[in-house]
Amino acid sequence: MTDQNYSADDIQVLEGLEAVRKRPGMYIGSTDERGLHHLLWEIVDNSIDEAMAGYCDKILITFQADGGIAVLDNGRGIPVDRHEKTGKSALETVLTVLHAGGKFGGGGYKVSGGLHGVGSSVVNALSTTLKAKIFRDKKVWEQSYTIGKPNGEIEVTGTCNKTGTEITYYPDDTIFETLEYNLDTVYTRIRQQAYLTKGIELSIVDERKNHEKSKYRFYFEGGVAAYVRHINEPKSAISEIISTEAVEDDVSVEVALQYTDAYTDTILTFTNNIYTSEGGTHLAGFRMALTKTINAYAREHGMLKEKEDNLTADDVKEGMTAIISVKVPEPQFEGQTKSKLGNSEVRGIVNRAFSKEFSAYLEENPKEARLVIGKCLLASRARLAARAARDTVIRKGALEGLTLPGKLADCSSKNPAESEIYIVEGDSAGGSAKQGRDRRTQAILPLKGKILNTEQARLDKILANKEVRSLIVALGVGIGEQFDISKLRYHKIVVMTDADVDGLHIRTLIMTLFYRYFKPVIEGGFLYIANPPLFKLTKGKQSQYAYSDEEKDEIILSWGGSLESNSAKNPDDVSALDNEKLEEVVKKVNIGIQRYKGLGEMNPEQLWETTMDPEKRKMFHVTINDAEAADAIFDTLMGAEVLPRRKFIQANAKDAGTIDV
Ligand code: 0RA
Repeated sequence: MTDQNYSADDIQVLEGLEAVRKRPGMYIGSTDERGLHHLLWEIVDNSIDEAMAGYCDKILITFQADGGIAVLDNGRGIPVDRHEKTGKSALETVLTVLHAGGKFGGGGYKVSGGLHGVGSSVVNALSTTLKAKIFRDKKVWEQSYTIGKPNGEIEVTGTCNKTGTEITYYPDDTIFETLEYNLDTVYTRIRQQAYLTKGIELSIVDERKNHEKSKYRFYFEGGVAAYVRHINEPKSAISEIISTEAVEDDVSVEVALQYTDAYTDTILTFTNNIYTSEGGTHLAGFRMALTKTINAYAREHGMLKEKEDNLTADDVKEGMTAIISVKVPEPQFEGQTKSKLGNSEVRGIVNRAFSKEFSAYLEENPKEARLVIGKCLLASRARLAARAARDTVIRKGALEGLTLPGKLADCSSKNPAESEIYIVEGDSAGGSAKQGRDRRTQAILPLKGKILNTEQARLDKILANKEVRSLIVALGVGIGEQFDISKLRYHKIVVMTDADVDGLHIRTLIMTLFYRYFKPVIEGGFLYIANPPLFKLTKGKQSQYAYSDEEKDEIILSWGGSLESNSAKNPDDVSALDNEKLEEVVKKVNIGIQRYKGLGEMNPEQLWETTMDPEKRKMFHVTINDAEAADAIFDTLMGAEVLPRRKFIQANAKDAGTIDV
């Protein structure tokens, strides 16, 4: 570019580039790995727009050995002819002029989608080099840029028989904290785009140094239905995948859904291939159709009685996986993060399209319709029962006037600061604890573990459980609106369960209960987990407790310390040496090893001296993090899916004595 033809437009371009380089975060969110990936999404999105417009069905992304990232499509090719007024080609305009407001207008969030060329100039400004290669009119056109400025005019460099666009960019290492693209991140995003744009083939080739060469191709004939299948792979479905496609007033709608036997739902909504995390009118239209159609069918077929209320939107979405994808010519994005679709016309369009398809499906598949609606009815009943249960527990004064539960062996001290309550699993361990305790400061509340355990209850149900209600009354703090931490009757609440699967299960449940309903108890540092021993070792009259496998081994070795071992053949094989030596010691010194399978196997004195004596015991203090983790695994443990629960427990049971849950 020479000084003579330096126009007002050029100045604007330079100012634009400078603004992008000065504040990259405003345009791509950040300059870390996320921002780096954003460059790629900007470029790929443009090719996908060309595909959505129906002109392109192949996109190839190459991570080159020289650090460049090339995105090639077989669309029409970005126009290269010169614009009369500006003297610039469409290509150069797209690559140098910031779109009004940028994609990240205002609040710094992506508000566009479906606009050709938006964002390419940002990528150009943040790249040391960018090369454009256009295949158009049987010619190959090329132009390159350095930090957003053209190195020269666009040139014809050859002939060809195809059309398309290839953009190759080299991210600027003075801007980005890292230049390493993460293939998993790329795959996830590209796979999603492949689901959302039917018939498009997206390939990713990795030619980078220090990377294993790879090529991956994403193509899903089934579109959003394939997406639902992918999400539901690990789940068990109770319906087929129901899908709809419709176009009305230039708005295209694609919906796919499938019911599973799970309790949670996965509903993803997209507008112009952009994930709308806050939902919007497309989601509203879908939910309206879903609720209306299911209620109509259930009434017509006598599954909902006349006097019964309609199923709610929450009832009908339990266990559902759904993808709702709309293409809207002029999308309006609203909400906190500008990820909520606002176009009101979309509501009716989705509603009409989906209602029609869904009611036809139910009519044509009565067996599955029954399964699906049966599940919704169950969800509804669970919801009503849960509310009733919660109401009885939370209702003003419901706990007031209730006397302390009969099973509670209270302490004589009325000073919370020195009072402790042991929540003990099972009546037999409860009996030992009652006899072994310090009556002045230690209260014992036995809970029937089995009841809690087998019920697989939702937490709402658990609140209505008699055992749990005794606990709440014993604590004295009330629940819900009445909750008052200053009324806490014990400043140490100790959960004492067996070191086995059921014990871990119950402990998780109790921690979750506290996390969800009595958080200040945890925040105040009042919740503890008891640490009973796993072994008792005896040698003659001598005995010692071990709280872990390692401790057991140490004790054994220390008791046989004077023994010479001749099994130490290979000094590197420490574990073999240890195991052999351990066995040898146990035999020669005649050590008795008792493994405690439950608290009930200890007599009152033993329980006191190992687990309850404030002078000797070692308890775990529960932190909010521990409780949060417990809450997270609660659903795994309590959910109906037996397999993950069993896997979880098996994976954790051996650590049950010390696990941080
Ligand atoms: C505007 C007009 C035309 C094509 C494109 C933009 C276009 C942009 C990109 C960005 C990446 N790949 C692309 N492919 C095409 C075509 C105008 C015409 O030929 O009539």
